[in-house]
Amino acid sequence: MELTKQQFTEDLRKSLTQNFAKTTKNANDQEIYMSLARVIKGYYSKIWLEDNEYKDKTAAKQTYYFSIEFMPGRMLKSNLLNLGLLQTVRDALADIGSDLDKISENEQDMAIGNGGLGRLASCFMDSLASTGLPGNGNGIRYKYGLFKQRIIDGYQVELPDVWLTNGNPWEVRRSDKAVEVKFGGNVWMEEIGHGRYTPHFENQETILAVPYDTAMVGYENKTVNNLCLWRAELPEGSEVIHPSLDYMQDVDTLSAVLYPDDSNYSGRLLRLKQEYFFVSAGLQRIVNHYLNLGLPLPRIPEHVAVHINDTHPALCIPEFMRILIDEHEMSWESAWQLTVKTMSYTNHTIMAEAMEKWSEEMMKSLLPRIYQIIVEIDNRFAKEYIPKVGPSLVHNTRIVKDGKVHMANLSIIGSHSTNGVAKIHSDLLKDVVLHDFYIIFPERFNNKTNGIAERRWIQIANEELSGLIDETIGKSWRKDLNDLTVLKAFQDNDEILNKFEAVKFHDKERLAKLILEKNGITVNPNAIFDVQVKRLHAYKRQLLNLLHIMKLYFDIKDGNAENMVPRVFIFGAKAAPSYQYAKAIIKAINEVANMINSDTDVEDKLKVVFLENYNVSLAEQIIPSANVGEQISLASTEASGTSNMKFMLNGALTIGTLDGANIEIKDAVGDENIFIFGMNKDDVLEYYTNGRYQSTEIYNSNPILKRILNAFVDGSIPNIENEGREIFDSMTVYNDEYFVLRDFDSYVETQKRLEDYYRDRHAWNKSCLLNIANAARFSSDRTVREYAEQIWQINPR
Ligand code: 9GP
Repeated sequence: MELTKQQFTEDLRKSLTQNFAKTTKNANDQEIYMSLARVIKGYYSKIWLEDNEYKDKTAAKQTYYFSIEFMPGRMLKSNLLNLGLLQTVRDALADIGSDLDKISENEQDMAIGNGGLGRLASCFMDSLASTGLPGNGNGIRYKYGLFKQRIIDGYQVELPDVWLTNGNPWEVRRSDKAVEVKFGGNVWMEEIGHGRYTPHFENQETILAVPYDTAMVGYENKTVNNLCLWRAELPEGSEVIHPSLDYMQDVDTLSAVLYPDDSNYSGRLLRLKQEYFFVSAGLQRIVNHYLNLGLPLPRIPEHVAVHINDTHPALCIPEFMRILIDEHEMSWESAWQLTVKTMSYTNHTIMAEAMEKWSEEMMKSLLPRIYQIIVEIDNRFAKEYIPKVGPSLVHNTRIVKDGKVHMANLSIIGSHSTNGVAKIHSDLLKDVVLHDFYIIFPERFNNKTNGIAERRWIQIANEELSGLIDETIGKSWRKDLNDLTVLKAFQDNDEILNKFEAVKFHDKERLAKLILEKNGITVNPNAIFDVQVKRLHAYKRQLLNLLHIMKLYFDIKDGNAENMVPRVFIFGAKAAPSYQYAKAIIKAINEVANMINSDTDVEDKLKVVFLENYNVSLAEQIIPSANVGEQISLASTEASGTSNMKFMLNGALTIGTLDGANIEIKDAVGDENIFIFGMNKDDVLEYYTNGRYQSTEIYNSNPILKRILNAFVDGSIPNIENEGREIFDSMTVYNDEYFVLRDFDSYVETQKRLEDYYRDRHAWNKSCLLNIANAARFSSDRTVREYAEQIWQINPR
């Protein structure tokens, strides 16, 4: 949008006076941030209103992306960038003695996500709006989100993330769109004549779901979509029915934390309640809005697509059926047809946790009507498909069996599309994990390789690099990332390569400053910055990284590292609160870090840094400064990964296995510009089938590994008596579930090769440039366009 500095300054002044009775001279950064956010919201609200009117007028089909997590990160700069105001506002603030970057730090990350799943959802929100596609998010407005991670004595400590304390200026509470969501009680069916039945309910608990809308502003276009987040509240009059403070607290808890601890019954119950809560509220709002437009219900799939992001929102299927049948008296057959046409599903992992299973008992008591509908879907599925494909396939794919409701099975049977998130992952779904479904519904399976919102991950996170790209090839890449390929022409131009190297160096200096501030560790920006940032999970093998660090440490101690290129290993990772093993690894990383960082023999050859509370805004500071991105999961276990794409776009080289999207990155950049090691998926599957893996054989025959692993239990690494034992046993007694020891040698050799390559500055810089030049296919703009055309059938404005 068009705006002069003067106009903006005037608007900011007004906002400061109206909101805080302050001027630009005496307002603090937090007040400037809040006032600024309100000014920006004022600017885009006109576009938002106009786009909503346009959407209503055309009734064009829209997508609703249901996800239990989103990770939007800070909105300030992203909104400014997308409105085309970033520079104007930066300059105007500078004129009044403020710094946009400092002001922006007053914004708390919206703490409503956990990892890749949530961040992908937010990349999609940005890309949908930026490609002009009508696509909205639907989730929960968690009061405390996941948790704030502190590292105390090397341990992860979880604190509530009070991200809402100062208010959230971007959201709009829409009480008029609140709906009721009902739980529990009894339900029975009563015949209403002509063989038709209707459900009757008693003793249900009613909770009010209130939506908070946040505008998803498109990049320099007219599209503003909506992220709708639901908050649980007491309905009016409920103080009479439940006159207790405890009850109020219970209701509050429903939208308080993401992923309540599911290692106990009440935690599981709460999760299921949350899942139904946002599904039911979201669908009710969609259907209400649709009917208000005067459109006929039987045509809803022509106007509405509902996407189930992982299985958490799988209850969309029976809930949509309930709304159509119970509330709108549609026949089962018609309702089922509409449901399957409207719903689509993405699987994001082959780990067991993605295949959620709820106990029948819990489902029956918490959601009696939904349970009935699920059982009916299941029975009808069996009846229809046993004659077509035989009893054994149907048995394997049934939704209700062994006392459990299988949510992935429900998602596939009740939708028209199931996709994986990278080629290898989609193939594994078809060939192994969901093979029986693939035989029954081959046409439903497809792949949509993930992507990232390049605006946040380079234009915002790395302004200096973006400026250098502008200078080198012009600005068109900002609108169309494919234009980055023009950079290839400069791959042997040392003058340009040196400039890219200089930008990387500045980024590293900035991160070094942050590391000193946060962790009190001095790191050398000339060292290789080697980064692994992602959730802590055994399959992601942060441990393999740690074992290699120990190897380098012993090399230094033994005097075998004269020529070593100095390295800084940087970790960022949260472990799920009840995942003890992951927490043991965090403790071990921190203790190894303390040991190495305080050992004067090491000098600055080796440093290890664990940055606490990894989140989107920290990622924006870390990723630009990486030379190396670690993507070292066991082949076949990481569905896609998306930090690999962020590193690539910022000119870091990947060291990784043939897993997830690493494979497609390798195809894009060529073998010489990526460091691949370890087993491939077939090697891994072969081990799974023949059961011949014996980690102790490797332990006993590999003296280097033996020495390293022993250090975990013989006191060499201090303060990890219990954790060290747990890790040691997992590698030996419990046979190393993710084949860490099997891939160790290959990893070490490849790290050595990488180090040698780093010495050749021309070659290294050329590879970095080629990574950037080939990053376009990993834009989430590409991904959402594929979803739009092939799954949702929605069109850009
Ligand atoms: O673990 C996957 C990760 O590989 C993928 O990139 C991301 C987005 O598709 O989803 C993650 N899955 C989850 O967080 C839980 O299923």
